[in-house]
Amino acid sequence: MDTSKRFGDGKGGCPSIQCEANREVLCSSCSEGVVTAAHRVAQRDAEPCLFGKGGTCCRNCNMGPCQIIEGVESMTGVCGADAATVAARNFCRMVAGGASAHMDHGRGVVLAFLETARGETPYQITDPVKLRQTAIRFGIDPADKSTQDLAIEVGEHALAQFGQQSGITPFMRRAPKARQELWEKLDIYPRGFDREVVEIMHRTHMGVDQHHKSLLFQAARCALADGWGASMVATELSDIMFGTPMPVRAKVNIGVLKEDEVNITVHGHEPVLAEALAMVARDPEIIKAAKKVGAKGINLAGVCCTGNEILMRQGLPIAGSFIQQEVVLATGAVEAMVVDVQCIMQGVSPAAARYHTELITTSAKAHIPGATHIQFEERRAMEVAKEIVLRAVDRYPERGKHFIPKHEMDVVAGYSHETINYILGGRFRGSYRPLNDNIMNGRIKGVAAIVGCDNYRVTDEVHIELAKELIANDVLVLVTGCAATGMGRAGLLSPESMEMAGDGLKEVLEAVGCPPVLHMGSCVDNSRILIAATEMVLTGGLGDDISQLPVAGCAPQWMSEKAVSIGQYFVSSGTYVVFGPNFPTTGSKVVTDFCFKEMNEIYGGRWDVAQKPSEFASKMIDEINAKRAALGLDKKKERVLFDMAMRRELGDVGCHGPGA
Ligand code: SF4
Ligand code: MSK
Repeated sequence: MDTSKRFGDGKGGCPSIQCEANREVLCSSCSEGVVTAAHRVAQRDAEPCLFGKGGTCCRNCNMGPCQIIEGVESMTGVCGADAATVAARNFCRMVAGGASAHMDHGRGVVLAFLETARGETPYQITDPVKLRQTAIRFGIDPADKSTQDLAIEVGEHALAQFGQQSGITPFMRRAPKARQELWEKLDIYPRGFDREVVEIMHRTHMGVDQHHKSLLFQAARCALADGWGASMVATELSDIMFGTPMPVRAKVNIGVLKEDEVNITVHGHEPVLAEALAMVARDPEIIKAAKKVGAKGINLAGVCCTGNEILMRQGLPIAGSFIQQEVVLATGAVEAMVVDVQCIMQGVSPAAARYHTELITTSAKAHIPGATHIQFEERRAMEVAKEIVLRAVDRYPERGKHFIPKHEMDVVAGYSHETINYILGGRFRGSYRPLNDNIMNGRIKGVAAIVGCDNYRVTDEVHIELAKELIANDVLVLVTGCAATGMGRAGLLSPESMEMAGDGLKEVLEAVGCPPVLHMGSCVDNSRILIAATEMVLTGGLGDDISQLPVAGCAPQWMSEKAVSIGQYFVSSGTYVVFGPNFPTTGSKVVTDFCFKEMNEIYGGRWDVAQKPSEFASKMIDEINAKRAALGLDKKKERVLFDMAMRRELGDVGCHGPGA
């Protein structure tokens, strides 16, 4: 690849890439010859295929591939499939791909949880209170059961949901009653996690389901099995094992790499190996080994959502988000990059090979050419973690020319649903009441979720500009995934950023002492946002269902199929969701209209698309204002001045007090 051909508005001929730290690394001489996705995007001469982009290219059988144009008779598929069928089928397959990633992650967490419950791993049941709450939600009576017995029972119940063929996903019973009734009426309750993915693959096989509406109902069912099912299971069981996140101070950005320590980055999504690495990195024997080679210690830093997992629970730093994974390596200062599953670009392998960095794969599901494979097993967690860390220690003396930019930012993360409950209501009366009250009195206009990936196709910092505009308009922002890391880089996850908030929101934030943008975790932790929304409904005053809340969600730089599944489970739960810079069905107006309009009549939530931060902000704020108006919260309550007659009408209420 010709790396001299560089595009974009970066300085000195460097590629255009979000964030100053990235530019500094890629413009430094030590990154010479490294090819990142920023370069590859710039070097692709052809624009993305419009059929692929709009969802109307089908290659589901060997009579194709067929590129379809809606409304043009000669441009249906060889089998006669029209644009609506093909776009809906492709959308379904994206949901299935995304949901399956969360589900398989969830299965891994449950299996590790069961081994832990049986005493076969170095992990523990760290949150027995949450274990008991989860048991009750699964319909298990925790009375008179030891923590170990209860954990085994909870683990077995959770595992059964993956292969279940009929029945209900227990966590869906957490949703507001009205939502449950709607799902029942629509007949879209997931029956079992795996079943819904398999059914999508079957329905979208050549010659099966050909009606876009029928296909998109199955997409909704599969997505619900992700959000209220496997993702929620993964989050809850990870919390029970590794601790429910509480606010924690940490740092993000490439500058968290250390000059004088062995730098190990953990990249991917699963918390289990990273937790073991965190334990090993503190082991005095290991620190001694590091000192022996001239390093002061072990510096463990995250990339992507493994980073979010260890940031939330351990306060460990995040070196980079998705778009920074190759840039982190281009510093030349990383001894080992340890990867598990999801969002790992193959480009990390040649990038690591240019330095002394060892790329280590650890999952049987994810091998990468050029990487060393060390199979991780929970039962041997400490042994494997030690082997990995010692290999990185061995590499430290080989570190050559390197460049660590001085960019790092303080963040406060760890806003689980439990934490929000606590900071709003206190230890003994944890409640969302103050949030609802402040939404009702208008200090807070509503709540917005900015989630999902960052993306090399988007050169603007959309997440950040959007968040600034929302908080300035008194909208509280919740973030997860790589969007959260981007917010951290921009300083929006520190309490000091409340200065950027509008007067009403700022007043509330000052009282509770939290930032205007709350980091709620990794991709699977979007399930925490479902619970937060449900809690707002249950607290009262904002309607009977999630669809009535003044809330909106978005994924302005989405890249992964997981984002499509996440978006669909929010829409099916009654939320307005804006994607950008594009939406994957635009090749079919029929399907896009169904997603953008008809879904609103079905779920009270719908999809939309936007490009610029201001466009996202105005669409989301309009939605929040519309929901406020529907709740009657747009009318300013006139202050009622009591005259004597009114006072008399109140009868006994007065100086004696009621009932005196
Ligand atoms: Fe073409 Fe139909 Fe085969 Fe798809 S299923 S590739 S539209 S013939
Ligand atoms: S890691 S899915 S790039 S958020 Fe969860 Fe980031 Fe998106 Fe991967």
